[in-house]
Amino acid sequence: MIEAWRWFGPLDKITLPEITQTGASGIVSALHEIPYGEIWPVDAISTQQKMVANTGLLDWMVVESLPIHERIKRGEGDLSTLFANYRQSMANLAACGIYTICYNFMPLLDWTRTTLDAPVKGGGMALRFDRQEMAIFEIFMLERDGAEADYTPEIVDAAKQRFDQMKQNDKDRLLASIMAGLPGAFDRYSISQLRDELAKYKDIDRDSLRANYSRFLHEVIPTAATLGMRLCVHPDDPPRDILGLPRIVSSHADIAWIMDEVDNMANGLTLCSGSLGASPDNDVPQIAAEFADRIHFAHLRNVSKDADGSFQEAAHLDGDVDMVALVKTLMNEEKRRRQRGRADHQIVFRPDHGHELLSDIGRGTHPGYPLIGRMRGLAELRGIIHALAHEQKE
Ligand code: CS2
Ligand code: MN
Repeated sequence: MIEAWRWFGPLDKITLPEITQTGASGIVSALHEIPYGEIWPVDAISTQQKMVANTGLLDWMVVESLPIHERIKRGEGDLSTLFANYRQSMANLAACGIYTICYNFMPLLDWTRTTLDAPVKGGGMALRFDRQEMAIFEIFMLERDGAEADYTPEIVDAAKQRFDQMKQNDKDRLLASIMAGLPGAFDRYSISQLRDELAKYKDIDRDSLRANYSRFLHEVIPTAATLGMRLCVHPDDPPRDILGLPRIVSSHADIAWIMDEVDNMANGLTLCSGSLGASPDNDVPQIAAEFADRIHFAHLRNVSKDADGSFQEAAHLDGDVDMVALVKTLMNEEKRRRQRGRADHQIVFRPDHGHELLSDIGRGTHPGYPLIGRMRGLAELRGIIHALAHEQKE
């Protein structure tokens, strides 16, 4: 297992010299300043790559994300330039020696939470998705048609009562939390912008989204395979439909569909334990075992689920995902790759999110991406990996 760390580039408040102190050797990064759909030029890639390499200890190993333009997800208009640009960005990355690309196929939003500062036992803060707050947001703030039907009458009533008590300030905070998952410099939407963006998806259902995804895979995977690249889709977070938008990378069946749609090693998976783990239907170690040979990258973190569909990010070894079983599965896969003589037998992973702890608080780092909290997660995962490696040798 190769320990990696997500760095948001020169604008990240966490510096490369801080990252070398975590003990990680891989960097996961992106060119966040380039608008979605445009080509990533070799110069810009290699400038960022050199910043990382100049530490003498770190290497940019994975791109997260090379984003997919919303028009591709909607199948809107002539997409030939967008597909050609995606292929060209892949070729430019390959020319720089970066071969693994993580991306997602979530319409409009990336990960979604309603609270960024839920208290953690012992101190510190965690990201949380509260179903009642989501109901407040979409039924009473966004006033989305049909939103009420997605909730039980009890939740709707409770949400109404809480909404009536909310001040403008509380509403602004809820909107900001829901928008926080959009990475890098991507625009955040106001309520009215979000309504406009959602309207563009009104004719997109699960089947048409799948058709658009299939088209994307057929357009880019053959080139990726020729370049020796590995694309790996990140699961939906949370793994369910949201704001009336369909989501198609949420379950075992969804992943099976994707892997079959273009049955090629270049069409792979980012195993994100926290995203998949937020659904009671997903047995994460079992999903990992089933698709092991197509896992090119792993995000390791944990979640605690409530019966009503709410969940909170737990410490890496707490929560509902059996982290030891999951890491064991990944390490068994590495062993299988070694036995087949594959040079790239190691799986790159990163601690995906961490609690805000100690000096993280008030530092204003990206939500979910504090220094100390992630370093704690990485250290705990490192312990598991070393113990299992010792066992594997016996
Ligand atoms: C990440 C995702 O912060 C996170 O939860 O795992 O934002 C991830 O970077 C994207 O979905 C991948 O495209
Ligand atoms: Mn993830």
